[in-house]
Amino acid sequence: MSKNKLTIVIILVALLVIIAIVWWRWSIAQKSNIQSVAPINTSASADKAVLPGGNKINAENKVVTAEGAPVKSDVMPNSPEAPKAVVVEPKKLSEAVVKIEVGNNKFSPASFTVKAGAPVSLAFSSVDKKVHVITFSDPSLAALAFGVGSGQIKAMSFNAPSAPGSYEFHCDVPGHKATGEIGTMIVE
Ligand SMILES: [Cu+2]
Repeated sequence: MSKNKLTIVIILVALLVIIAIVWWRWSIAQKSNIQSVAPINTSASADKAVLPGGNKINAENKVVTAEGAPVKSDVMPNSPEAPKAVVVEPKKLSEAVVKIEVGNNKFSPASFTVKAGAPVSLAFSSVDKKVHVITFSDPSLAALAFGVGSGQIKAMSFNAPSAPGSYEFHCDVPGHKATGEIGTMIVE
């Protein structure tokens, strides 16, 4: 009788040990699973920058900050949430970049067309001996403003407005707009 009891106790203890080991192995497996899934940065590193050193574009076609938050076009230029203006070498401008020359009293081309909400990478090159200040007139695009030095190419990536329409841009250096430095971004 007591021998049977002892056997039962031994079996129970053995079962408990087995359960403990299985649970322990399982919890280790869970932890390593979590670790292999955890780096959200894996998707962040898949984000692509059209402009070298510029804001990246995520899988949802949103232009994002270094922290992964969508950039905002209606904030102060150069603020942390604003698209970043970057100097780009001519050779590093990819096919995807909209290229506009500014200088000699005009933008060339003076208009370009983008899809509503789509990511846009826009580059301005100063082709005369002057500094130009690219500015969009609509307050909703206040963040899309930057200066371009003589001979320089400067660019930024941003999401086009979601509302179709014509959005005027001009050079904000006093007198330049009046001489013809004015253009249009058409959103369809
Ligand atoms: Cu100008």
